Amino acid sequence: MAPGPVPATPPGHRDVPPGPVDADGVAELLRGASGVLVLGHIRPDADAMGSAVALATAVRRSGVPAVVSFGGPDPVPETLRTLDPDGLVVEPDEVPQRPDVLVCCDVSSPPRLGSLTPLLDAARVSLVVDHHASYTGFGTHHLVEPQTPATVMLVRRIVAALGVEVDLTLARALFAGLYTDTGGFRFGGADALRLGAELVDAGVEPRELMRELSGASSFAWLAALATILAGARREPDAVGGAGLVWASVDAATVDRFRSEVASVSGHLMATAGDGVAALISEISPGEWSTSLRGTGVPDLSAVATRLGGGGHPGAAGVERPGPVSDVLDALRTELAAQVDIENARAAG
Ligand SMILES: [Mn+2]
Repeated sequence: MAPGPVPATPPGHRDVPPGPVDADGVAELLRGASGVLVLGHIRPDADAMGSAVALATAVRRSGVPAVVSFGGPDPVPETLRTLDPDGLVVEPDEVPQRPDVLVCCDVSSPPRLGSLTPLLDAARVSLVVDHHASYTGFGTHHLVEPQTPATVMLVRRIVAALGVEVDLTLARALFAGLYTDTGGFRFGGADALRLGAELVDAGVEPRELMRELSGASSFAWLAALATILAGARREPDAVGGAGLVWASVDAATVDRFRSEVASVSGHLMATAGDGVAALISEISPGEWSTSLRGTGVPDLSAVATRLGGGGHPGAAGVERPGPVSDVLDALRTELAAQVDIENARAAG
């Protein structure tokens, strides 16, 4: 038989127009792919890792090759590897340079892909699956819902659209992101609790899983934590009188206790009342990452976006050059400005 023209798209593949897509549209794109590369944001948390691994696992079970990676500079925390028993996560220098379909999970803007950002332009299709209010509108296709409490909830829908059953591997990956991004089901409502129940029915042991994810802290962390908390400050007049509680962590401590440092936010938040908690950590010499937590009023996503970061109304982040006093000055100014904006809006 004489060779015919090469079909533009694989058999069974329907073109999905660029722009917003629902879970069925995503499933269509994934089934039609010759290969899928799933990325999560740099310095992944359990929602980025869990949604990326769960999605890639489901894609593989649909018969399409898939791998997961996270851009540098930092490596994936060892504790998150428990969510990847099949070894789908590859190093950033091992990913295909021209992926057919690139999926970005829990990624609100291109720089959040770190060293892998250039792949966005190299891929035939770039699909964003995300729930950040600060999503900047990149990618050829997107399933983005700011009101959904965790990216894994969107991935659960895609898994269903692919017709893949939720086994223990998928359930653990989904549960980890769900639990983390809902603050242990404090928010997220009945839908989050229903999905949590489904995943426990599928075999997740929450206590065991959360212990694996938090890892075992060394005894030395107790002294480091005491030092960090002793340096915490409360500014009752900030945030329009709601108050700001903050603490900073230097690069040496961040390097030594990377996974433990994130837990400091919880301690600060517990004392912030209706105000805002800010954990300011030196992620590389002179470069500071600020993790903001609050009630959603004022909208921390808006504050972080104006400072060059992003996130959700109640949890957001931003990276800025130091010193800490400069980071704080900018933060105080934008928090006060956001309170003014929201007060003016309320006054009509
Ligand atoms: Mn998330």
